[in-house]
Amino acid sequence: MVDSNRLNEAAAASAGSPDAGNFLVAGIYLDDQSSHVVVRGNTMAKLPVGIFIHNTSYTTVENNRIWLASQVALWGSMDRTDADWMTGNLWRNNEIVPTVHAIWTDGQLPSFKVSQAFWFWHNMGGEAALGAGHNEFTGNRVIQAQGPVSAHAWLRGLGNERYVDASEWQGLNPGEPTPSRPVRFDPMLTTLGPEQVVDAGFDAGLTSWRTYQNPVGSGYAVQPLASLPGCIGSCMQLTAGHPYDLLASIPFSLRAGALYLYRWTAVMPSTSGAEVGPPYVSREVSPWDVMADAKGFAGYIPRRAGAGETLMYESYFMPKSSAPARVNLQVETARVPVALDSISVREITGFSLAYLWDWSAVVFAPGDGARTVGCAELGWPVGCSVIGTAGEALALPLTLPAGTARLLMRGDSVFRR
Ligand SMILES: [Ca+2]
Repeated sequence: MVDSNRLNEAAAASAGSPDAGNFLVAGIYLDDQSSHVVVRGNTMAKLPVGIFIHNTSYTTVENNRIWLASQVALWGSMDRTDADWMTGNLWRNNEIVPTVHAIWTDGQLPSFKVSQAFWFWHNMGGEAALGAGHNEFTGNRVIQAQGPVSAHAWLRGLGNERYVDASEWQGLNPGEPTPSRPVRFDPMLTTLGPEQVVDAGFDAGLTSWRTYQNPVGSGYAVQPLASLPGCIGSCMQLTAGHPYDLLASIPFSLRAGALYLYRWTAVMPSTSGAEVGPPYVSREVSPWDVMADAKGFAGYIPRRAGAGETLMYESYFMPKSSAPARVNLQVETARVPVALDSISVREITGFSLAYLWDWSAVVFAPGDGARTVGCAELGWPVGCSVIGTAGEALALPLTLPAGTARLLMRGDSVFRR
């Protein structure tokens, strides 16, 4: 039994090593052929890896809190080929808060370091080793304080691997709830130039937009909607009969070599999830090639969302040319009506990156006494406002009972959307 430990801010001492050691440091690490262990009620923050079980069987990992891990919160790995040494495990009712960091050098395309809630690696079974009685994930509460991510979990078998978003993870692990998003902090702030898309919000219906229907599809429809929850005023509902069907803006100009932010909002129907097509900002005329340079588009937000969800997508690109361009909106999921709004292409003229301490703070009370914290103890200015992991407003000063810990978020952070 590994019970009720508290671990905070550990990192590998990697000086002199060519490796940063991110795979070495885990809050709790059960190694080869461990079995029948219960890992319960532990709290850990700002570690590379939260709880790592390696070639371990018949183990339960439950009711732990893993906040702000930089690599992964829960990792199970079976890297043997002689026998299956990872079965009969249960990961349940843990609380996980992953992170997104923007990495950006002026003049370059940004990249995003996303930590995963889960890594599940199994050399013999791959994804087939998931499931009740084998390796079950159920009831784990993931708080996506920085919005949805396309790389929610990393699945790896012998010779194949993929990242999946939360809805795909849920499809593989039916007991897993949808992540909660009580609040949203952006990994960076951008200063933007003027909007390039004409009638970006569909205020004038299709007046400034064009449509294309691929003749081999069926079920295509475009329908202006006067209002819909998730839209700002009117939006445009596209039902694709084929993934090549599209809604295209009128042409605009880009500045070659500058950095641009491309955004859209999609509202999924209440009856079905859907997937919007990849970013396609093209040349206005034939051959309608993608106008991003060889580095393509960079982002971390999925293009898929579940029934009834509103998805705000963002991606970054640098144009290869200043030739007239257009936005093409496409939907991968045929015959599912998706409402689109707030289509945007704007040059980025400035930016600032968020650090963890800009929006989050982890506070512990010692085992032998309560602890009271205010803005100063959290590292934030006088008069700061604080919210808890359920999105609830908290009054300061806040008293933590002896032996407890909390993750607090800064309500008045400039990075809050
Ligand atoms: Ca609108």
